[in-house]
This record gives sequence, C-alpha cells and structure tokens, in this order.
Amino acid sequence: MSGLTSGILARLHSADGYLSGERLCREFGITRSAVWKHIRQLRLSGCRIEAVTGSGYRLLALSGAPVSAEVALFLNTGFAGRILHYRMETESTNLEAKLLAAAGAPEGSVVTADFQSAGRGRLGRSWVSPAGENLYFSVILRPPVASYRVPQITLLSAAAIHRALVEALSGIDARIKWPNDIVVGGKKLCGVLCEMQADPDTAHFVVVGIGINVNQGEFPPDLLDRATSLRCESGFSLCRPELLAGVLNRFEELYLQWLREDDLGFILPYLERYSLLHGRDVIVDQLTRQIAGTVKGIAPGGELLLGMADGTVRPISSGEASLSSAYTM
Ligand code: BT5
Repeated sequence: MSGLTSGILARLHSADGYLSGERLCREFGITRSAVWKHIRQLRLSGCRIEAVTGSGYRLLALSGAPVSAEVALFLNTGFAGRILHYRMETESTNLEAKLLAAAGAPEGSVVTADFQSAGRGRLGRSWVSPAGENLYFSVILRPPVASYRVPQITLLSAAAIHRALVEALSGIDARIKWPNDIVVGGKKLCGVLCEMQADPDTAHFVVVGIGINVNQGEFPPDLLDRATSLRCESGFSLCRPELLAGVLNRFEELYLQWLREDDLGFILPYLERYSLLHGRDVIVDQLTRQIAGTVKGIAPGGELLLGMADGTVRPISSGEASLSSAYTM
C-alpha cells in the first residue's frame, strides 16, 4: 500500500463521520479520480468504506489484517513497528526476520504474517498458525548489551504482551508462565521465541517471535485441552492491528527502560504478581533431568528461583516448568 493510500486511511480513521471527496483532494493535493483510486485500493485490501453522494466517504471497518497501514493507526512508538513487513504467507516470521536482520534491517523492524506454514516453537517444536485469525510477528532488536542479558528479553516481552492483553480485554485473567508463555485457565494463549546471533560477548541481533491466539475459534485435537484464544475466553473478536500495535507500544516502553537498567529488577513485581507459578510446586523439565521444587520468585537475571526440599534456593535458567499437580492428575 502506498504512503498516500495509508495517509487517506489514517485520515478516514480519525474522521468523525463523512469526509467529502473534495476535502480529501484539498488535503492531499490530488485529483478526484486519484482519491477514488486510493479508496478502491483500500476496499480491495479489505477495508469497508461507504460512499454517499453529497456526503463523501466514511470508514466502516478496517480489513483487520495486521498490515502496516492499519497497525500504524494505533502505534505510538518511536521505532518498534515503524517498519513493518507484512506477508500473507510465510514459513516462519522468525526465519524471515533473521534474514532481514542479517541484511541490516534496523532495530524495531517487524515481520508479520497472516499465515505461517512452518511456525516454530522452542527446541524444534511447531507453532500452529492458521490464516486470518491470529497474530504471528517477529521484532528485530539490536540491544547494545552483553549477550548474557539477552534471554531476559523473553520475560520482558511476556510482561509487555500481558500488559497489552489486559488493556485490550480488562476482565481477562491471563498469567505469565515462566519463561515464555501467557496462559489463561491453564491453557496457552501466547508463546514467545527469542533467537539471537551473538559473539561470546555481544549480541549482533535478537529476533523476538510472538504468536498470540486472537480470534481462533477451534483448535486441532492435540491442542484442544492445552490452547485457547482471546475470542474463546471473551466471546469477542479483537482487531488484530490494534492488538499488535498495543503489544509494540508496551514492548518499546519496557525495552527502553530495560536498556537503561542492569537487569529485570524494575519489572519483577509485575512478573511475580501475574505469575502462574509463584508459590506453587513445579517440575522443571530440562531434557536431561527434571528438577522439582517450590517457586519462590524470579531473579533479576530472569532465572526461576526454586525452593528445594533441603531448604536451599536454586536459580533455574532454562527449561519447561509444569505445575506438580498437573503431573499427578
Ligand atoms: C513457544 O514455543 O511457545 C514459542 C512460540 C512462538 C511462535 C511465534 S509465531 C511468530 C514467530 N515465528 C515463529 O516461527 N515462531 C514465532 P514452545 O514453548 O516450544 O511451545 C510450543 C508448543 O506449544 C507446541 O509443542 C504445542 O504443544 C503448543 N502449541 C503449538 N501451537 C500452539 C498455538 N497456536 N497455541 C497454543 N499452543 C500451541
């Protein structure tokens, strides 16, 4: 979509009622037929625009696809999402973002897709990514920090997503499940996959991949008991571009603060307040071993603090945590 088409969309979106063709001509310095061409373009992209003789044009509905022009309507960031590459279909937005980052894409660039044919989770797992319903996006970062700090970005992202979700749906009881999930009622709503290219000392770039189940109504049998969406939880369909912008708005705020700090200390009260695991007995699966304990909190470095049977507290830096009760059920 051209800059002018996006500009006309933004103008229609901010208008209170109808905007005459004549006014659009004047404001954008273009002819009547050019205005018509842009309106046609917007309609082709899926926006519903009413045209009434004598009154003008009125935006009835956005397409709802997470395209740059629609996300920009709700964005108040300095850099996050200001460059946004939208794909109708891609293998994985993380994969594309890594290629773009390696080719020099600036910090804050975002790749988003309507459908992922090979959406990825951690450790080679897959992320179910049907078309037209959810959000799949990856943010490129170039944090000037030592690479040991990079894993903290996963929890930082979870906090930003959580904030945006409760702002979009105030009644939702979403919980942050260390280290990379947002869950509602024990079912997964969102996952974060952070990948980086780094030297031993410095990170060259980081790609933060985020999948949020937004308007999905049904899940495949293997996810039926384990996954949910905002629509399943609330009964409402949400505007994907608005939610994506909401996450980016919150993310940029927290990320900039995190760069000024040494660690996650500033956001720990929030992470602990909305933690699914706080105070609970859990088992952390680290592939080669399982560690059982009681969650005492999160360390400023992002590690899960596990109280052990012998009274010591052990910081756990990676793994898949499950409630012990889930094991015995
Ligand atoms: C994650 O991995 O939770 C990270 C997911 C990140 C997905 C985003 S989408 C945009 C970007 N591009 C990508 O290719 N990836 C990122 P993990 O903790 O390993 O969880 C994966 C597990 O979650 C799977 O093994 C399933 O059990 C479950 N799962 C798969 N798809 C799901 C979905 N749509 N909703 C809920 N759970 C799902």
